[in-house]
Amino acid sequence: MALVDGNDPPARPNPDQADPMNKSKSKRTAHAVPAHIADGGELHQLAGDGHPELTTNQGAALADNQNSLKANARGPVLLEDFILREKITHFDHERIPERVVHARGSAAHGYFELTHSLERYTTARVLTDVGTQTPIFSRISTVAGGAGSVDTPRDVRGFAIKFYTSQGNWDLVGNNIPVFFIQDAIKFPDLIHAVKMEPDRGFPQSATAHDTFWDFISLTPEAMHMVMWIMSDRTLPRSLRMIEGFGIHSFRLVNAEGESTFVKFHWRPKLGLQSTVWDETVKIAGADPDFHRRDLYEAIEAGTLPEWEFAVQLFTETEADAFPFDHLDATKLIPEELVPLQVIGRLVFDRWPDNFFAETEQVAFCPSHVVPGIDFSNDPLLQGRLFSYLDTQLSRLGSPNFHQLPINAPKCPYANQQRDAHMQMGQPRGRVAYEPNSLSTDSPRETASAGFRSTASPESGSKGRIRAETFADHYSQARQFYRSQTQYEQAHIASALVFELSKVAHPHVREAMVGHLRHIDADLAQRVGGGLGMKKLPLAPQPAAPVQERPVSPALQIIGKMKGTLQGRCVGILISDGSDGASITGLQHAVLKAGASVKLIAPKVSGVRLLNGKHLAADGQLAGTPSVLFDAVAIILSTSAAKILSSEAAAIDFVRDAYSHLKTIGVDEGGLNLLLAAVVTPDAGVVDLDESGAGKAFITGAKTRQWAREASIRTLA
Ligand code: HDE
Repeated sequence: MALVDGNDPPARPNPDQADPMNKSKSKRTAHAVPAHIADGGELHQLAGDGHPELTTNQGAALADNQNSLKANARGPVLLEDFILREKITHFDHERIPERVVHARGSAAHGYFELTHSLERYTTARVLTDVGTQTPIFSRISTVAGGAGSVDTPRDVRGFAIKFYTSQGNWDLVGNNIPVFFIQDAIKFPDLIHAVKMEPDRGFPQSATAHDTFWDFISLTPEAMHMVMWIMSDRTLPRSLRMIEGFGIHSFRLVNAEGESTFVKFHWRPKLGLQSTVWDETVKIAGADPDFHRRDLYEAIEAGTLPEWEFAVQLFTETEADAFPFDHLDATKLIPEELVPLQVIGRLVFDRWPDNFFAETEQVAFCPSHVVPGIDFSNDPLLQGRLFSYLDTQLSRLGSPNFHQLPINAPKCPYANQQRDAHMQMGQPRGRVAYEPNSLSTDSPRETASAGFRSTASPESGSKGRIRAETFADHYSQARQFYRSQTQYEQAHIASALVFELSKVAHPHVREAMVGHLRHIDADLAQRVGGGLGMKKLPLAPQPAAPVQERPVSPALQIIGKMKGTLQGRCVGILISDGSDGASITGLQHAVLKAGASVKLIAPKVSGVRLLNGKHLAADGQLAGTPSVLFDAVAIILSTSAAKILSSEAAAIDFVRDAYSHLKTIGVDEGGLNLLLAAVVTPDAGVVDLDESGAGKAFITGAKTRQWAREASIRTLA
């Protein structure tokens, strides 16, 4: 193919990314020709000038990568063309099966730094060697959608971390919600089939708001606690940098004496929790389907490194026996008020992957990857997972040698007598491929003292397909969660249920769900039943165990866990020709000082001519950069520009959406005129930028949302 325009420079490979093998090959031929030569009117790139030679996968240099081999200039292509066949064949096989769940994800490299030793409890050095930075690779995902789905559906976020410890890889494969839908792994395929797109019609993609999901849930009382969490704004995160992580299950830590202590893992974002509101989330999906991936990428590239506090809840078997719930049931959490969190370290993301496929796609997490000193509990959901992940990697990555891929390989030495299989990269030497043996002097042997040992926990009872009675209470923690929320969060949960169940066509499914809600909270059931237009509330099902009152736990809120900071957030300033440069700069300074970033939005991306005649470049064009992409906005306009923009739908939406998404809005006189044209009534969250001290007032307001405004702009259940 000819390059279209001789003025366009041909694409240059980035020398930093060149394969070292190719680099060395480039040395073997010194081309005495210019880098680009005209050949029959076409521009070609040749090796030389530091560019490596372009070769086949077998290393043969290519003279022409633009034309296939033909019988004549206009003639048929010849089967002989091994270069064409190799290139197309490789391309045809570029995709591997996407993950059956958690297909859409973004990942980063980083490290875990231990600040407090757990030496009393474990021999795992990653948890005892204070100050050590253990490399990690972490992938955050949605659950239901395919690999190409949007970043912002209402969905749980998977949060998996691979710790490349000096004693082997430890995979902590968690979520951003501390409980799960089901208690037993045997129900997982049904849960996922119910939530995924319906098999006959192939939709909806990445959404819970449909009949099959709610049908399954309404028949699964154990899911009610999780339902409260997924209907809360936890499933609408503002940024992946602002979500919590939980290992969910109880694990065991095992010390040098073989004593074990139960542990739950938590990690909490340094930037605090923050979510979006539903209407905003829906619009973000259209404005930027890659919203979370881009946000994470930009933060890491800018050097504002995402960070989490890493904490544990530790408890003994005796303490666990006294809990009013069973800690082996993954639909239950241990309130922080009952077992406080101990912060023992920090997780930092510091490097975006070089290659999405090689790293983010091929990384294989398995909860069964633990190191000596960490062990499993009997949680039946965890036990099922210990099988599932290794199994899924075989179909996804195609070979039991997936651990040899660079992203999956331990960074410590590893050796055993496993051999062969597809895509074997290693070339073990010698005639011995078994253990024990007496023929080799250097083959790997067991390590009795430091090797992995399972906890010798006593097990008794009768075998059977049974569920413990201690797993029977499905509503008490759901109630505790709902009642622990602020009034705004409760309204969002109720409204989310109305939205979701309104998309369910079968009335009996809606009724069954509202029946469950009656056990959780009478007012919630009333609000949702009312929102669905029910004349009277349906009967509640018979609970398997009495519902209990539990103390409220503010740690379960989002609003309670927001931090009064603008760090890591982004403010959008809408400007146009004639805007006041001094106001813009003043606000920019204040926002940057508060640790946030600023983007200037203008009708044209080339920028604006300011009041003082100077040109100011813009970061985004108005129609393509709506206010849903920002945490707070300011509108700095001349009165004549405000008049022009008053008949511009994108400008009206910019203001209206910012207002209805409860954001703080800074305005000068022109900005106020645009607000009034958008029929927005200024309230305490609208800051007059012409007043003295306005910058400070804007920053204070921008650190939160204007929750009180919501009642005046939206009907909530
Ligand atoms: Fe997963 N899950 N899961 N899951 N899960 C997978 O493994 C499975 C569960 C979680 O970024 C799969 O490699 C079963 C709970 C994350 O690559 C698969 C059960 C939690 C990720 C699988 C569960 C999770 C997965 C699909 C019920 C939170 C993405 C691809 C017993 C603690 C990891 C893959 C990544 C992925 C099975 C329940 C978290 C099929 C059978 C509970 C974060 O193996």
